Amino acid sequence: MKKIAFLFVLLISTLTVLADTPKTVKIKTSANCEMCKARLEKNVAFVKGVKDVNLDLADKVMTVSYNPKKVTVDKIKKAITDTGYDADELQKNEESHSKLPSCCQKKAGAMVHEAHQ
Ligand SMILES: [Cu+2]
Repeated sequence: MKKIAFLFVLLISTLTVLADTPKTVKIKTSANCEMCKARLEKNVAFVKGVKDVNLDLADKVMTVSYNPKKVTVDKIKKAITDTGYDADELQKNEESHSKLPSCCQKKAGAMVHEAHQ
């Protein structure tokens, strides 16, 4: 009987550990430059339950490690759209987007960056 109880405790603790294991999600954003990267990484890292954030400017994909018990992918995407950027199928928050520096705004961004080269 003691053994069964022990196995039961072991099972529960294993499940608890599994539930706390961070998940990783990749989200396509509309980031343009280093400033966008810093801004997005800062705001997403601020979301409760997010463990790690990295945005690759080459393909604009943000890789986020998060605790699925504390935060959902939708909340992470919302932090991105609230910052003024697209997140996968979700459209950016226009008001936040309009407050971004012009080089970071979606349409102007590509042209401004090309002009500097
Ligand atoms: Cu930018």
